[in-house]
Amino acid sequence: MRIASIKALEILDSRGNPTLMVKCRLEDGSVGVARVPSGASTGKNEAVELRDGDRRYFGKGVLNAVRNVEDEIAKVLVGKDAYDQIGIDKLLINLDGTSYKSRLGANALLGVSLAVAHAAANSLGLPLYRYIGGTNAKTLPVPLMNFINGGKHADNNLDIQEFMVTPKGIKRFKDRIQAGSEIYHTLKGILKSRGLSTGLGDEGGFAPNLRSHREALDLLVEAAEKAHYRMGHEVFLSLDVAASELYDPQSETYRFEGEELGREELLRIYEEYINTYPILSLEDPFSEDDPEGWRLITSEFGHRVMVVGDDLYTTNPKLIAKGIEGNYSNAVLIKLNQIGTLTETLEAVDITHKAGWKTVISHRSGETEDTTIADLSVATNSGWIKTGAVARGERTAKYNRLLEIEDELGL
Ligand code: 2PG
Ligand code: MG
Repeated sequence: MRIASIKALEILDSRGNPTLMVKCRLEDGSVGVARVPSGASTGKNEAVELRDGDRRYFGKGVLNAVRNVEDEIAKVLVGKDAYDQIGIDKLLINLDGTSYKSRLGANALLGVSLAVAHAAANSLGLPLYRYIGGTNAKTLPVPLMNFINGGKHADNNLDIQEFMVTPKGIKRFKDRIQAGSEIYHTLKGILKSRGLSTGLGDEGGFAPNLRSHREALDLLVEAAEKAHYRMGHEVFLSLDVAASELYDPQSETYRFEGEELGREELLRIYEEYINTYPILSLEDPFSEDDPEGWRLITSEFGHRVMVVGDDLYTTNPKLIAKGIEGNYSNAVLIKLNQIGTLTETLEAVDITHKAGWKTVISHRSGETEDTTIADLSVATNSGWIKTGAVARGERTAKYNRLLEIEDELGL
């Protein structure tokens, strides 16, 4: 089924910054649409998000990326077979010709890659998860729901970027979402009653100023129990420290709760958390520039928690292979726009699973109403998704899509 046209448009993301929407039309009239997300705490090996750098939108416009889609990319892809996703993505990669997709922009490439996949699925009358994953695509993920925001995603005093509630012990997806919503609202009530801010961070979690990270963890435990969920049985806690943002490579220390900590000191703090709270996963506990920290935490605590690499791998199959070789972690965060095509993302998932490691399919802090990652999590049978709080439309869009998929699968 041949591609008839590819169009792009500059739209807004959830932070009010420009991003791309791409529409792909096939010769049978089927249409696929994709919208591209954007991160704030980015890894240094991420594929390049092309921004105009002129006066519009404080330099953040994406009109050059739009032009690249409609001129250069469309010229090559029109007439090509939309069912050949691997061939399409290869063409995109070769056309760009750089290692980080900096010439045409990874935002332009990803928009096209996903729009083609959506169009192909629609043309076959298949939901996207089925088109990508085949008949064995059936696992609804456990959501890592971000209820307290800090770091680069909020203006409060918390260094840790994400405090998440993870209902691993609850079987059905809709019951996991119900638990999330009830705990989220209970937490809001507790914050209010203590005169703490209920303003939201970028991913829909609350962003109060607190005395310590432990206070944030305590609040989540209290909210879950008050909402009648059993901590450590039904619901667990997950953290994304986003430690690359806290690291000073010169002194090899981390800025953490007003102190400068060495990696061993930080490791002991994590040990305390793991011993005190039902911690299920720790994402980016050390910097992308501190492989020694990763090796330490994985060898000491890898049998007790998921150690998830985000900035460390940037969804790059080569970097993941290096991590598998060096035993840096036991799980990988998967973000489509860190690498820039669907094929490479699926490759990243594949090599991670083959190593016996877990994947967590993830949103970005800047999102849109696009729901591709919901389908991707089911298509890959990942078992895990991270897509923010159970509030704000760009986050609930993913949860709502998963509720729809669960219903469709009759699970
Ligand atoms: C992360 C993400 C998503 P950002 O660090 O995992 O939560 O944040 O998109 O800003 O990189
Ligand atoms: Mg992260």
